[in-house]
Amino acid sequence: MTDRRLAPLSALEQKVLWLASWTIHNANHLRASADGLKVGGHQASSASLATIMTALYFAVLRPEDRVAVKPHASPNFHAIQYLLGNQSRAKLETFRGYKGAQSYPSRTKDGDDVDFSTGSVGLGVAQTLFSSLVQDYVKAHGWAKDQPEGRMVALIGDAEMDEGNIYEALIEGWKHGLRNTWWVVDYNRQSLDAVIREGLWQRFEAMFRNFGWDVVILKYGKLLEAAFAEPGGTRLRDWIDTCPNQLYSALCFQGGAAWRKRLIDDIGDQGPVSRLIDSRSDEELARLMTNLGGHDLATLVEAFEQIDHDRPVCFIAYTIKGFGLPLQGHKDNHAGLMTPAQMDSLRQAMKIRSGHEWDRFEGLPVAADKLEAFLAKVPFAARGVRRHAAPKIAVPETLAWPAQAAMSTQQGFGLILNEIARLDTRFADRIVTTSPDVTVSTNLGAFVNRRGLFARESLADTFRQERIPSTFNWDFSPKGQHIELGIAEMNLFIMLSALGLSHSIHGERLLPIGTLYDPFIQRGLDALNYACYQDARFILAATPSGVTLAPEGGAHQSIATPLIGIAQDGIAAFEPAFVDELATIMRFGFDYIQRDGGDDPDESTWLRDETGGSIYLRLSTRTIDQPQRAMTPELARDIVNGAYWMRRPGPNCQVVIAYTGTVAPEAIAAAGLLSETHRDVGVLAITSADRLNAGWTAAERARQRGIHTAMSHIERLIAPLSRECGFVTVIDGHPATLAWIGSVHGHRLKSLGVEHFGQTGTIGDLYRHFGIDTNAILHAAQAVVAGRPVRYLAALP
Ligand SMILES: Cc1ncc(C[n+]2csc(CCOP(=O)(O)OP(=O)(O)O)c2C)c(N)n1
Ligand SMILES: [Mg+2]
Repeated sequence: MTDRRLAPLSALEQKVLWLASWTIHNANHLRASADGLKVGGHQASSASLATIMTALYFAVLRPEDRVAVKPHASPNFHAIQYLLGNQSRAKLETFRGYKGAQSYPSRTKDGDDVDFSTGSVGLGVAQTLFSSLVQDYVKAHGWAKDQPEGRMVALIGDAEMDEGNIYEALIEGWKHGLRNTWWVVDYNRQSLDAVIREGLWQRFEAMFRNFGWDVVILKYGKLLEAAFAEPGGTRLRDWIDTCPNQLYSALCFQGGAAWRKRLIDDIGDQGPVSRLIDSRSDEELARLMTNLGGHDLATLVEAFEQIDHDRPVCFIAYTIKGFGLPLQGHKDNHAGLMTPAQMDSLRQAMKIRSGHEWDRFEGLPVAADKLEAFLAKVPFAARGVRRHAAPKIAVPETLAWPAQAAMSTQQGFGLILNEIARLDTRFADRIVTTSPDVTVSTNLGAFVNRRGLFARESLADTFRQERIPSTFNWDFSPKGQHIELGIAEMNLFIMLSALGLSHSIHGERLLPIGTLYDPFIQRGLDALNYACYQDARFILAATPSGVTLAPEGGAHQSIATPLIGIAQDGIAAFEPAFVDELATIMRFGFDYIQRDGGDDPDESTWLRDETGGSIYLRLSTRTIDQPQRAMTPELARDIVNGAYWMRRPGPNCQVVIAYTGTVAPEAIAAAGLLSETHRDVGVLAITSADRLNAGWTAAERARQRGIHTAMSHIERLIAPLSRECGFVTVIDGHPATLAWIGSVHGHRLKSLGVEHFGQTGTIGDLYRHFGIDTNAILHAAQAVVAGRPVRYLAALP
């Protein structure tokens, strides 16, 4: 690297270290202590990456590159953006406070250009890999032509490498010919609790190479390299190479005198080695011995700039946790926080006057105008706003499917997509499907047959070439619209996260659809949560679901997912019973995932429909009779809002059966039988417990804030019912999903559903076993209804 850059870069490195440490200190000692809130340290964790981030952001990165920063290095990131003029002092001063800069970099909550949120370790790392695959997808389809390819960079804590999802992603990356991805491991050999096992880097190196990655190990800085060339230097190098992690960390913490004693005791020879050591002061010796590759700007910039290919690269950069701070190397430093006295000494050592802690160039050895000039030319910041926006893709007014008298929602899903696949429209072209090895069994097969699988290089289906009859055409090409994944649900969700951010990261809007078996949502739940937290937009079709997939047994049946649908922020969950409902919801969904309006709720439903979000469809393989009806605008609106009266209750209604999903036939049959003894029975079809519930709580909040007229969809629907009317709710899922409806207007309610792991059996066996069959609904009705007894009751088994 040229010396021209070295002076400003090392000044900036010093500033990043200072500002990050000061930000955390300020949050803890100055601000949070006032309200008795200690918010944790992470000064050491942040300092560990200060040099690497300085090198990357101020010298190496280009505007099109995208970065996932290790969660606890968030203060470095905010400090860098502050130096670049993209972050305010007020946000830094309220770091970790209400609406202040976020503890962990957040795409949605921070205003300083975070590319990928991080926090749950391992997920941001994998996101870079999938984002790179999406970049390839976008480019292969001939989009984003005027944009240079960016590198997707992850800055990773070494303990973060223990997260299994990273390895799942590596496998997928290899299969898809991953390019343009850099992972930089902050190899400080410390985790939260402990010092990392010896020799781990060799395993990493072998593994990455196995997956076709280039591996660059940055062990020593320039000072150490120079010392190794001195007489006695080889001995010093050997000593370092065999020094256990624990001891190295301890000596880093203890400083120059301890280094000297240890080195002389171990390798002192009264000759060249001793001279090498003795020629340095304690301070110089400490600087030399902590001059690891990850703390040497020249080494880092050179290593990054030497990469002249687009293959993925893993940099293993040796670092010291807490580098440059009195906490450095101490095994307990993770949550450690410098004392006010230590912070004061650091301030003085950095020549920062009291009261000038936030001044951008205070105390630096390079003149302010030179630094301003340097910053003005930083390549990363050269093009200003880096985030893209992409126009909405028009969605057809209605979605068609070949109607049949009896169908399942899963079958309907496949047929609707098949019809879309036949369209020659931009809408159809922007759909991209993906599935973790359940493409065919979730009914995506027809779409894939028509639209093909994606690969950067074409690969024909051998079975087809050999003229072996097969239902599916498995041709890969750069124009394909299905991305095949192995069985790893974490990968599915991170892929959806990457596809669902394409409009913002790559400037090209995609309409992603992912499918999986409903129970396995829980396998990838943190990644789903992560995707939602980043505001990625996609449609998730989860099928089959519940105990309705009866013969598959307890390991494949889902119970808790409807509650996940309610509780997961950023995704609207639907569980239609009929295919016409599904088509209406999907039509809405394709539009909803593209919305980007304000947070203000819609005043008829109190849902944040302008904001948009992702969509979760909980579908079933159970074939049920389909209603023959016209989809009026009112019905379509109610389906989208979460419920409609399948059978409108009369004025003397004593009982309402409210159902969700595939138990519709049981609910309707029970209502028919009840009608023989009770008048005006209502049947409420609930297509989205999630949206009903969200509207209800939002309307209640609005009323508390003085909007007395606020009324949600469920409140309006059940407003005509008398207080004496009883409710029975039924779902093939946890009964709590619908139980809250009793609280809306204070109705007596029995909620039926599934609470225990299932068995194999027929649907009839299992519905009876769990008490969600017609007979169980009648029993529940008997318990909530006043007046005459219910006829046709059989004893419950
Ligand atoms: C999924 C998840 N589990 C646990 C944590 C808590 N946690 C935060 S950082 C960390 C380990 C830190 O070690 P490393 O990645 O090596 O970073 P360093 O602190 O050394 O900078 C842990 C366990 C988390 N953030 N996410
Ligand atoms: Mg570490």
